[in-house]
Amino acid sequence: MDKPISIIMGSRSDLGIVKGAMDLLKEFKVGFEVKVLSAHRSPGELAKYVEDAVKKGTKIFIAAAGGAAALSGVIAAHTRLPVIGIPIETKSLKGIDSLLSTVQMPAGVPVGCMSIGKPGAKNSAIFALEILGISDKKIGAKLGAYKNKMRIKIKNTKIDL
Ligand code: RP5
Repeated sequence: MDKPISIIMGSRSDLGIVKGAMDLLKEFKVGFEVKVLSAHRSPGELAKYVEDAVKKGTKIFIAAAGGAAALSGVIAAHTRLPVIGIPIETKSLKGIDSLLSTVQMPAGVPVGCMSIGKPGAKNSAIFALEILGISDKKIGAKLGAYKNKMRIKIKNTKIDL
């Protein structure tokens, strides 16, 4: 499948954060779909989209939402595929609301919850690539190189006293 990842965000206002995941997937040349759909504002369309995406061959869902962030959980309720959640930072509660809404899933319906905001968005892409990399050697090798680059950068960091 040319688009194994499906990214869903609850609102266009989440795009600035979600872009971090999209950029990384582009860097790895892994195809993805992007859609704005809300668990609360368009529940019927969300359920239909998830069912259609599964039929089309989506392997992993990434979902970003803020506040009473039901999005990842509702997607997980509609598929047995892995769902990775990005809690969006909010003005009122700094994203603690999104984090708790995303992470506190009932037993049997897991969501892989990332950290709040930008680091979470980037990690959602890396996590998805790690899953794909189990069976796709090319992706696995690219990920290995990516992590090695990160390791060398940290190792070579000098602090002037
Ligand atoms: C959530 O409500 C969205 O994911 C977004 O993070 C938040 C606010 O949405 P807008 O009011 O900006 O559309 O559903």
